[in-house]
Amino acid sequence: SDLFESPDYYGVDDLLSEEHKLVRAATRDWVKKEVSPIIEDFAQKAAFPTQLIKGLAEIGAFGPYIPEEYGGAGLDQISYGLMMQEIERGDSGVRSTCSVQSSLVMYPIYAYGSEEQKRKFLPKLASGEFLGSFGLTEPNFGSNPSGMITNFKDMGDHYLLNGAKMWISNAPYADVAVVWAKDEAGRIHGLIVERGMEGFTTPETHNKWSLRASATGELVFDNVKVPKENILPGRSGLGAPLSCLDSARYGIAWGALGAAMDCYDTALRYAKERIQFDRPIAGFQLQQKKLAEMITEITKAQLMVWRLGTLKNEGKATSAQISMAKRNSVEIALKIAREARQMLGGMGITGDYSIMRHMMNLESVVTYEGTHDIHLLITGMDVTGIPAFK
Ligand code: TGC
Ligand code: FAD
Repeated sequence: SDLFESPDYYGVDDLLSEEHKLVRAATRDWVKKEVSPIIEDFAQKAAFPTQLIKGLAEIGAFGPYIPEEYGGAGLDQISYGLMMQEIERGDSGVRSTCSVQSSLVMYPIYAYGSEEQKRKFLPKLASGEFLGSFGLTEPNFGSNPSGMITNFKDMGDHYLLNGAKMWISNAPYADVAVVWAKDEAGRIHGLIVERGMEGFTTPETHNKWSLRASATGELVFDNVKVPKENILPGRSGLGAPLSCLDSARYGIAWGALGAAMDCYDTALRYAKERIQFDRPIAGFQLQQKKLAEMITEITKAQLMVWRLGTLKNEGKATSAQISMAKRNSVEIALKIAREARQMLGGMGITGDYSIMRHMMNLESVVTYEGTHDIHLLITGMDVTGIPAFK
């Protein structure tokens, strides 16, 4: 009934424009109506809710900040963040679909694609006619993508692509994939690989306890002939895929807060109603400690992502600032999910409540788009000037 209150302990809403609030309300209503009623079932079945694609496109969740001339919603970064927050309030897997489509597929084509590539792909990705995926991670190169072995050779009139990507969101359903591969000189480029190209397959990854309503798979390239017009001409080198990650990580910093807010709301409501020892459990100090710490962390993180969004709108957010926010939001969301689950006692382990699903989902979110450890090392490098990765 009163699902999804939005904690706003510090009046952060006063920092938002009318447009931001409208975008948030529209997204929240859509999530309540379309995602919440079905998502537990899809997660239990480990099925990808394809029926949400059209609605996600309609609310502008595919390319929120991509200009309207290419089919995007033409919104600012705070609107993008708020959309991700509201969608992840529903489920991290649905938010993943949007992060990949917007920041890892549309963004590189928009930022580094030719005019023809933009016209050919962006409107169809924005409308959900095409679903996209982003292939960076390989079986032996996760945190260290610079070591990738997927490669292509210049065959004169086309490129010949070989290799394999692993852990790829949307892969089994993807019509197009932005794939990062090395040329003969070992330099990384982005190639747009299309469903139906001979030698390109996308086997699904099963047996996940996390992000079960998101489809994950491999991208396998066995002598795939990629037309030369499908290479992204605007940027090469590892910085090209990493800059896309910046945009997706920014959205996740907001998104994970949505999951945290849903866990907090659920635990607060439950604690006020659940009677033990003749009083609501919300009256016990130990439960109040949990709730007080949750709302404190949510409030700190809300201010952090709002400020980050403002910097991003001004083109001033650094990669290291984005890493700090992604790491912080996911960490607090996971802690909040674990504490909230305990507050529900035995009921907390059931699918009658969203908390356990959020908790399991967040185990992927803390690992993908740069692990918790890697983001800490990025902050460490930023403040000391010394990279400790290798
Ligand atoms: P390093 O030598 O530091 O950097 C190589 C070049 O890249 C530049 N650079 C960046 N550029 C833009 N944005 C960033 N965030 C950047 N970070 C670095 C850097 O300046 C350099 O440029 P240049 O011109 O000097 O060549 O690279 P390294 O090999 O030492 O690696 C650094 C490290 C570990 C931080 C990086 O490899 C990293 O971030 N690793 C984590 C990998 C990762 O996040 N993978 C994510 C895969 S995609 C995914 O998970 C999608 S899940 C989606 C969903 O479902 O929502
Ligand atoms: P590893 O890199 O092997 O790391 C293992 C452990 O070692 C981690 O705890 C890590 O923090 C630690 N570690 C590694 N290096 C260091 C170091 N230098 N110092 C200290 N500790 C270190 N990738 C894509 O390209 N596209 C996608 O769409 C995509 N979607 C995903 C969806 C899901 C559900 C999951 C789980 C992953 C997805 N990924 C995707 C892959 C994801 O980005 C990687 O899993 C992640 O980058 C970590 O790589 P890895 O799994 O190989 O772990």
